[in-house]
Amino acid sequence: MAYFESVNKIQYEGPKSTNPFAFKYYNPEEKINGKTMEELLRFSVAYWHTFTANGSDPFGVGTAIRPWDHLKGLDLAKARVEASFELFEKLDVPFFAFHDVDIAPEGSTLKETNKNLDVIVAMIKDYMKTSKVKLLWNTANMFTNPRYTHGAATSPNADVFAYSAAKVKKGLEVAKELGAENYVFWGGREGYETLLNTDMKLEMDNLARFFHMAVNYAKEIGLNVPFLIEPKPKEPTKHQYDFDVATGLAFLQKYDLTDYFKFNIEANHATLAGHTFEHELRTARINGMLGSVDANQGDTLLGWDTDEFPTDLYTNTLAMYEILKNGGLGKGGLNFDAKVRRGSFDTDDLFHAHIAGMDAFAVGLKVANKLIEDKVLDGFVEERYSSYTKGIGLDIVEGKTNFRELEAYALGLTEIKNTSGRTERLKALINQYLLETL
Ligand code: XUL
Ligand code: CO
Repeated sequence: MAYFESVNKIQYEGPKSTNPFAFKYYNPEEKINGKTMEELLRFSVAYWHTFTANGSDPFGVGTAIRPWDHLKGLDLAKARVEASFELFEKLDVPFFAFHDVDIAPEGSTLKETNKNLDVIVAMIKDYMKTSKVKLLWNTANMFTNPRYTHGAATSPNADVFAYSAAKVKKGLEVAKELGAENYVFWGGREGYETLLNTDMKLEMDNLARFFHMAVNYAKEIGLNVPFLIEPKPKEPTKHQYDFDVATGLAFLQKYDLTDYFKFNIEANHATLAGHTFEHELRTARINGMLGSVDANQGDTLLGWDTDEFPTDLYTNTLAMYEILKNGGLGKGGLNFDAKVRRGSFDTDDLFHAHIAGMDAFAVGLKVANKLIEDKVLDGFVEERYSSYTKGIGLDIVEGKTNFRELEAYALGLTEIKNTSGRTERLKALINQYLLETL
């Protein structure tokens, strides 16, 4: 059965097109530096926002009108699978991502839940046989059910730790079964509400123990994929342990986990942490830890995780700059962890939203590539740090000097001359490239 009958396969029609169901900038086959846009951007649809969510918010019930709404239980889950593959193919996206509870209903016991999951995973596997769509990553939802109220692997209750282990064990088996490219850990409730009742050290040690057990089990079943931590500072927990990339990296280093983990960086999580998206991407990139991206955007007027579709060309350009500088995303992708606004309740909006995000990232890709090709920023940065390529600067970076020598050098200086950082000039250049590349 078709769920989006009025929508045909979305084609690239170019910037002059007025067809709302066409790509204006995303041309999957267009090559940039020998690679197609499809290969470089690796778009993914987030199952939870597009097929499971209904537009509810803390102040009101769902508004989304979906053709599968009348169904329940496994029938509903099956209809969503049918609808999802129809949408993937119509949008021509190469990847999707899901939490366990997005695809199959929870039963009254863990056994029943796993049985439901098996039914739907088998159905998805079947669909994947005749589709080009691959699983970018899956994950276990360990934040919605009340059992996780005090956390999952960081819960004070060992039974919850054990239950969470069982969920991730199953998740890793599902990843193996469906040939996932990555496996994600987002610590939604791995944090604390108040230190008054919290053994922070034990909780963090336990989280590390949990990750090591996951690594061991993946090895045991022959699942050889990057594990990705998705940092977020807060929401729903007041303080989350994987606050941002720097905090996550220190954690992975302390507990000897850097060989197995990278980061899945989400734009809106970056801004919630008081960083820019590109700051988080840069921090991961320069440490060799950039795994994948949850492509969305927040709202500077609101202080929470709004998960909007990423339509901001400027931010997408700076994000693609980091991704290209990283040599691409490897096994990662650009996963639209984004939801249509509550007022955009039609199924057509699901297409408009993805088209908007895909086009806006295609623009970002093109502009970032041009900025790199023309060494617009590189040239400037190289020059700005050129004092470290000769004389005392070279001695510093080569470790050939010390405080005594540097003091002697400083005493001999008659004048220190700085040069302008040219921030405004560089911003103007980016604007020029943005407008000219289109
Ligand atoms: C929540 C969020 C999650 C993760 C996966 O803010 O981003 O959906 O991406 O659990
Ligand atoms: Co996310």
